[in-house]
Amino acid sequence: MTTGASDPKAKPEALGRVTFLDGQNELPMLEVSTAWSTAVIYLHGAHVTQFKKHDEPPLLFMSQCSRFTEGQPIRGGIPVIFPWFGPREGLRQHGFARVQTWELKEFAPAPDGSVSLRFRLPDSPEAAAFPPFTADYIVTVNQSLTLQLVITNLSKDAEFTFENCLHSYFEVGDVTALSISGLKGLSYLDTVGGSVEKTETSDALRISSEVDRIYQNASDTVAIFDPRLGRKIRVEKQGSASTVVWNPWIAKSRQMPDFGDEEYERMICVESGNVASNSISLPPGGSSTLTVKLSSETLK
Ligand code: TA6
Repeated sequence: MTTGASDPKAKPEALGRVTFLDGQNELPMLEVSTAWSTAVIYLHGAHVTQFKKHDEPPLLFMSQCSRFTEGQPIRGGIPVIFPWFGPREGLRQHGFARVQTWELKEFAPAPDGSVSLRFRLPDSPEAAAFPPFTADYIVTVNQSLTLQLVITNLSKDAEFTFENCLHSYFEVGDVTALSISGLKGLSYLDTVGGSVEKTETSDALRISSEVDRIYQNASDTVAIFDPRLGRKIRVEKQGSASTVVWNPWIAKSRQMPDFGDEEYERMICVESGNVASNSISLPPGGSSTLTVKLSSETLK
């Protein structure tokens, strides 16, 4: 089923469209098309698996080995990490939001050609371990991709402490040729070989081995220069004090059943959230919004 025209007076071809489809493994999927771009979103994890401007290669990396299975995370695209980041004793890694089937609450093709969709995380036994909350995720598709994760603490008396992260996987031409700027001078937790606190000294980060770093108090825009694909990707954000950079490199790639052995060569994760010492504590009735805008331009 396809739907688009909300403003009968608007020119049909300028309006965005949303198509409801059965995706891989028949998981419910939404295909969004605008005058500039297309995007694919699964209700499973409210997971954006594709964003592509008509005149550029896909922005997001998706593993050819990814699962599309109830209860399992999708490998690639933008996993929504909440309400905890990383391992947690006796619980699944990276929280439960990315393996839940979210509800599509509303979608609106706007007169300017953008399309916005709002998803809500349904209640679940895992959520019951936390104070009552709502988690809404708004995805806006146009020349760029904007994501907003809004968490509200519905409790009358309990504080709600959590971590969140939009774990974006970017498609790159050659991971060893790219450089990442916007992190210089920041302290980071280097989780490769233990969790050691270090300071970023390079003007632009280069990747030549496994990288798994949690940059703290990192609220600036990060740019990824990709000479092989001839483009620059910008990761702009608000309401986020952590930036995570990850590439599994060779050995870790071979350990991951849902990731190809050579796929590390053409992906880099630059993630935006609030993790570790930057976790969020919301007072009763409080609300927080994590906003991430992903855009790209061709290098001249
Ligand atoms: O964001 C980086 C990280 O925390 C790495 O430590 C690595 O484990 C990655 O996430 C992927 O985690 P996953 O649970 O999706 O395999």
